Amino acid sequence: MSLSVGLVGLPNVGKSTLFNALSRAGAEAANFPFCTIEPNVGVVPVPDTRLDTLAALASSARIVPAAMRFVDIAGLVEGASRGEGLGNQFLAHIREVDAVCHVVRCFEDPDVIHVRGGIDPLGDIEIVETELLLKDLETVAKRLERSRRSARSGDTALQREAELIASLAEHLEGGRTARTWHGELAPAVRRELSLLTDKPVLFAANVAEDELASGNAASAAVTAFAQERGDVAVLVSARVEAELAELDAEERTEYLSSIGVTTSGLERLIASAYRLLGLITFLTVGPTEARAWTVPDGATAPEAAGTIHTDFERGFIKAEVIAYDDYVTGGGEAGAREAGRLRIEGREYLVADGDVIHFRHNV
Ligand SMILES: Nc1nc2c(ncn2[C@@H]2O[C@H](COP(=O)(O)OP(=O)(O)O)[C@@H](O)[C@H]2O)c(=O)[nH]1
Ligand SMILES: [Mg+2]
Repeated sequence: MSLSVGLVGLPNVGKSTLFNALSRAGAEAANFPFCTIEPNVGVVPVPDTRLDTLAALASSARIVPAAMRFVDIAGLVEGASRGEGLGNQFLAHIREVDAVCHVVRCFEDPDVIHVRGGIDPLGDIEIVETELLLKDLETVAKRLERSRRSARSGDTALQREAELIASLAEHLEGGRTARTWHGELAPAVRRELSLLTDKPVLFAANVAEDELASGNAASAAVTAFAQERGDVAVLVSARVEAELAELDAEERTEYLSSIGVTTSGLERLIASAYRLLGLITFLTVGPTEARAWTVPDGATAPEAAGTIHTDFERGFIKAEVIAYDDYVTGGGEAGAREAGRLRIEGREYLVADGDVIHFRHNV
């Protein structure tokens, strides 16, 4: 599964600094079988300590974490929806990602120009969201026109569709995001519209190095704003992440404790993005590798098999499943099996986070 998170925000808020730190973290992870695809696309491992435990129990030769793609989306400025700055280029990039990470400047630094003159996180957020909304309105208006034309045939389903799209347009005109509109538009039509404000959003409040532990007034405003809307906000310091990318594991721990935190903002960012996207992890273990795979919460056993190889989904016979905790308690597969903790599951089985799975297939 190729999951991607787009970093958006006004210029000089720290997107590229954060992106570079993320990319370096990805590039340096041991045995990571991915590389940078494009300069603005980076692949990052999803931290998961369960893999270390499994690899130790099964003497796996290597560990392969799940991956997430981050895209540095430049060019969003006031007026972008009308073609200012890089204009519409960034919009195409946003359409392609699964979720948006909205980076908000919460650090003071006289050496780094603030495009709007001073720290104003909520004002910045409003500008970015307005640009996205304006673009969405344009998309919906076009679709509405088309829908109304088709509805003239008298087809009631098409008339209903036109009414729904009109109601969506009205919702957006009120300054509300598409995500908060719950009309009964056919999922296919909604997907086709692929609205920018229909994507899940994660706010990253970028604070100064010495503010990562407790945040500051600006980041508190971002957090409160996100909470009010039911969105998630994460505290990060792009500068800290850039520093961390230069250090080895031991130095990293030392540096983190010197600024009063235990985990890096990146880890929290990745974990939040994972939750935001409604994703879970299942695991495969063997002598070759201990590996994490990503599926949407609610995926069936054959769908999970399909993430490993599309043929495995077609040729699915059954899944041998051991819950992670049972695997560990049993001291490995044999012990878990003896303890009666290995379950045979069929096509309807819904995969749970932490399932250690062996698929049987006729491929
Ligand atoms: N002091 C400070 N400067 C930062 C921080 N994050 C980014 N910067 C600086 O802000 C400038 C713009 O950052 P950049 O990542 O290029 O912003 P972008 O335009 O959003 O991609 C660079 O000079 C960064 O070094 C931070 O947390 N603290
Ligand atoms: Mg940049």
